[in-house]
Amino acid sequence: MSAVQQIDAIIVGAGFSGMYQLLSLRDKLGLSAKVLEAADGVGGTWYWNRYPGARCDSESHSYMFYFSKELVHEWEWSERYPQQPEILRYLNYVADKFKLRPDIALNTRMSNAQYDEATSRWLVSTDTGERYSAKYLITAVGCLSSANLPKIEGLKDFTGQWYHTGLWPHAGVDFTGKRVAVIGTGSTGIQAIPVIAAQAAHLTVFQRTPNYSLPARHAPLTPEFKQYAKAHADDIYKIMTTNTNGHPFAIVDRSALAVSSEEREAIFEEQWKMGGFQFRAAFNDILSSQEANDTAADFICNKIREIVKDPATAELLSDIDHPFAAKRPPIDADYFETYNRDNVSLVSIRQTPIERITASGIKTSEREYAFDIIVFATGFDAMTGSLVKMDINGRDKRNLKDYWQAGPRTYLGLQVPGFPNMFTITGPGSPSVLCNMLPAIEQHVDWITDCIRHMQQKGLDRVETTEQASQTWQQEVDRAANATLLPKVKHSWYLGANIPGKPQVFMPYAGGLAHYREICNNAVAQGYKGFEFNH
Ligand code: N01
Repeated sequence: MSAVQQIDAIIVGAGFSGMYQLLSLRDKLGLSAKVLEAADGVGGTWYWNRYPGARCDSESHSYMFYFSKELVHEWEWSERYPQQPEILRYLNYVADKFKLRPDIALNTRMSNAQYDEATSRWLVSTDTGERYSAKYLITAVGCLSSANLPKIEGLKDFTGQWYHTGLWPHAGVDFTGKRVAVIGTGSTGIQAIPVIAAQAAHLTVFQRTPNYSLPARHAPLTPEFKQYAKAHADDIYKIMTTNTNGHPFAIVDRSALAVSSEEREAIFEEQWKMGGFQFRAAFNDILSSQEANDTAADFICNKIREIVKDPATAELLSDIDHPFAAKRPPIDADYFETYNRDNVSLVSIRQTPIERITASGIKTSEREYAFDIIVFATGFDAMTGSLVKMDINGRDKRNLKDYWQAGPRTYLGLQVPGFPNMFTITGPGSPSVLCNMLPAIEQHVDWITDCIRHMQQKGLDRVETTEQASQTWQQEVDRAANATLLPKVKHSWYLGANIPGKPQVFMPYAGGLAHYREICNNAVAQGYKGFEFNH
């Protein structure tokens, strides 16, 4: 057994959040820190999600670190929405520029973490046999990193190839001449389907819940825009950090119901042409008023019916049962247009459920389909999946998975009662997935770094949030969600409803990133209200 290595902090995960946390602790506070990363490269979510068509839905000039002016000015994105390989290149560039690699242990999974009350330290072991004693344990595991492979009977009998989009092979998959099935029409499926359709002999899409999607209008960035984004970096950052969603545009302060139907239609039309999430930001009540939301939903459903030539297919795609943007709306490149191709067909598994996977394909209640390749675009055990998979045991041997049996309990999504000196970057109860992730990550890492600086300066051994603070925060998380239409979707991963048996609790904080930042800052200003420190 290897000797226990003494270190200030263990960080789990080498994506955006883990790398910025490492840099902050090491370079700003002068602490020793080690990142444990299961993959053989940095990148986190963007290391694993290599499926065809994978791109970010935040615009490239906002999907980057802003903590370093030099980095902002050095890096150049090529497209409006960056593709996965470019984002991975960026993350590798960051790792090299800030010399992070020596403090990142790749191919290393944290297998167990145990808090030791006597020393106020975390004892961490890895699957490579390393052991660490660390004052701080920081999870940077991402919100959408635990792939959800549904338990469909018969998968082991399938003689073709199958893949989950979140665990895509590095060598890629050649769909040429193949009969392909895609199960799932969330953001991932909607990105992958047009690209697979362009290659496959035939593509059959299995849709459970019809989904809204907005055109992304991908395009290379012009030299003028690149220059503008650099020259106005401070202004862009200010917009991102003072609005609800962390995007580089503000929500227009007008109700969808305060304008005439002609004017509203013209505004939606203009946004549709521009593409992206700005559509959702055209009015301020799309996510809070059902009536306002209906106007956006009707507009999109009419577009679907206009685009898709076969009326039966158009009907299956536009028969949407939830408010627009109450699930994270995908943005796409010719998604609905793809159903006009001769080699693409759509199966509603609401109408004809999948019964099983067979040796040669998929059998629904209606018939059997033959496939060479099945692609599961079936999402993630979101927000909590990766955290509870790790064997984390806090004070009094409190196990995280057991403690969260009825749903995650956190204060501000930053700390969990009973888990002293553990911080969860973009944990459940924080805005995270309801935002552009980058400003959410930077805000969390900066807050955690400041808290640790405070402890180091004051000679404090331990910080832990209280049960009371976590209960009060959960009430605020519920209140914020209930002020929106988000909880109206009963089959959303925001609620954990996509994972059989997972407790259904609305997990992200819907009060908006700017408001949340204020709450976090106020807690500090009030002497870290909701947190207790010990010498
Ligand atoms: O996952 P999802 P995703 N049988 O859970 C279906 C981010 N993201 O990977 O809706 C049959 O949204 C499921 O059906 P239903 C983004 O935040 C961002 O697509 O549960 N079908 C649904 O259609 C996004 O929201 C980007 O009824 C089953 C699909 O699979 C989040 O990741 C790109 C099933 C899963 O959709 C997750 O998106 C990609 C079953 N047993 C992802 N189980 C960008 O930045 C599930 N489904 C652009």
